[in-house]
Amino acid sequence: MNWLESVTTIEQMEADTAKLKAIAGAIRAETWEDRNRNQTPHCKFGEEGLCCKNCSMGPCRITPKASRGICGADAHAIAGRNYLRTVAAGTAAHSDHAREILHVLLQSSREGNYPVRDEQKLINLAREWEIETEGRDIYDIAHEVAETGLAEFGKTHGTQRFLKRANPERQRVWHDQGIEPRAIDREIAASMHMTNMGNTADAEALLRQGLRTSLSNGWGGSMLGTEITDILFGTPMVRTTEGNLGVLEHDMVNIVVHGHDPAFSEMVVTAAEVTELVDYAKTKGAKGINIVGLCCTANEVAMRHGVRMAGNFLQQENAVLTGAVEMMCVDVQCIFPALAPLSECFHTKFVTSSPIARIPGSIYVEFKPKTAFEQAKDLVRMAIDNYENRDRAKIFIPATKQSAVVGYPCEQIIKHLDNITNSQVDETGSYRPVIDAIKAGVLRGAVAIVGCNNPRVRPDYSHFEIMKELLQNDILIVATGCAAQVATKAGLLTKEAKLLCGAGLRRVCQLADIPPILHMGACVDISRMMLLATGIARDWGVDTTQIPVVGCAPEWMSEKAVSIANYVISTGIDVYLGIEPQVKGSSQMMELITQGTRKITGAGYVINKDPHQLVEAIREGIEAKRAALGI
Ligand code: SF4
Ligand code: MSK
Repeated sequence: MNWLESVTTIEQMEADTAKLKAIAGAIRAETWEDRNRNQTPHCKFGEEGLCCKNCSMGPCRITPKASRGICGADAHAIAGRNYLRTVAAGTAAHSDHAREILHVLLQSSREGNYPVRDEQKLINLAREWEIETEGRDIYDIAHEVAETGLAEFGKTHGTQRFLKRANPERQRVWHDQGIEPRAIDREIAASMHMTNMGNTADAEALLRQGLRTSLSNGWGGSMLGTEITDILFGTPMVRTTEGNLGVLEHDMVNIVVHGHDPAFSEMVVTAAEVTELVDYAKTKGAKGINIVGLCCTANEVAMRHGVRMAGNFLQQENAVLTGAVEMMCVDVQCIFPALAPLSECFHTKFVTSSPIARIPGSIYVEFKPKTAFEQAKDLVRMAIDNYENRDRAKIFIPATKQSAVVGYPCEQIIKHLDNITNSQVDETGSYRPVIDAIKAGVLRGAVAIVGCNNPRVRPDYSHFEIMKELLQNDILIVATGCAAQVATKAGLLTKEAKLLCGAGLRRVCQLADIPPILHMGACVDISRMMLLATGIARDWGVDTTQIPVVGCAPEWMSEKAVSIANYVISTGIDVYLGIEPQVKGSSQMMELITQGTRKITGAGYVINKDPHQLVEAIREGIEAKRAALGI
């Protein structure tokens, strides 16, 4: 069979899903499709951002006969406040995740559960932060780095340390526009304060605080999360793995790790490799222990261990519906509370592990760094004991899976792109090879495709269509999060996918020995993309807003995505959205997010639900940037 025929189409993925939903129907188990039907049509006021319940005089909503809430807040104030609260919530989620990882680093030790795996990265970060490294034990350095990182959340003076990583032009924009983020917690608190009853009613001021708060995520919390995760668990390297529900095994104990914070999943993965536990699984009639990932936890463990990925956000219930999951272990974010009642329809043990994500009906095992490994071993043992409780009559594992090449942080991208041209690179690496390819027109540009999937559109379809069309048009893709997993499920994270590409991109992939879609990790790793764009702009000698690189979130759903989109725009990079932000009821907010931010940061949103029209807009945007650069 020729490779192109082996790509898994959306129709094939939907056929698998339909079979699983039929099983759900037969046992009267509720799924998100049922709940989505019950919620449709959605509340128009919420959809347009025109409902306010920020005080108990309300809730107030803007209607043709009521143009203001009881306090006098108009549509622009209400939509602007709601939007800023969304950014603040997304920033809080990403940044609190980083804070947790910093606490793990603070407890790291040579003999303990969490040793430092990338000492060089730790030393580099310590030097960047002017922390003494000479003659010190690596764990003394680690603990001081952790304390310094934790101080970024509540520092009383100054701005985020990582802002200095940006190009001078960008730093100047942030300074001149007054959007340099201070302490991460302060920006979140200021956003909540500004949107509290009786405070800011000016849409532009709310939007500006949104940019500032988002920067405390992208160039603060998320960047800390990525950096410290690499230090603790190793900077990802290129690996081959597999993706889609076919990675679940009929004759093994299947454990799914799901969420975002790798501190938990790393321990479960390590515990599942313990010989004593593998042998124990065999005594129970299983051939072994099969750990697979879902959502961003999947990305984290795939790129550090090659753990296979069961799927993305809207596939979480499907994993349970296979009837072959002994345990679903979750940490934080993007976890359906519905997994608890659904698991009860099967033998699946649904385990929550974080005080941040407590879910009724789950088995709660609060995960602590000091006891993490023992806790993980206990959980794996519990899953093994549960293997015999499988109801074989209820099992249906779709055979569909694809192989995938994952693990392209900036370090790996630099290493591989060096093969494109004979450019001389300095010791720290350079993006000149890729710049040369863009200048020559062999590559037209690059798009970062990120974000979730969402029942508001046909799940995964927009991602798939956009990816294929961009590749055909010689546009390189970098991907994270659930978007990256659509590429995984389809088979587009393979080197063979160059066959889908235009001649230029195909040649680049051949020379650099890379897939045309580079997997850069989880949602927090969009901070890697900011450094990638910054590096390209630096080596080009221009600002980030000038390079033919854009972001695209065709099916986003999370508050985190709104925060991300804002920091990408603040970094000077346009963001193409397939789902409208909930501000449509305010003409001022719509103007501000699509045009107004361009005057502040040089970038803004382009919104179009149609994936093909979105690709056209992306191409026009990239070509306009090329023309402005004279290439
Ligand atoms: Fe209504 Fe104003 Fe209170 Fe919002 S803050 S609920 S618009 S009175
Ligand atoms: S997991 S935030 S559904 S990408 Fe990061 Fe996926 Fe979106 Fe969650």
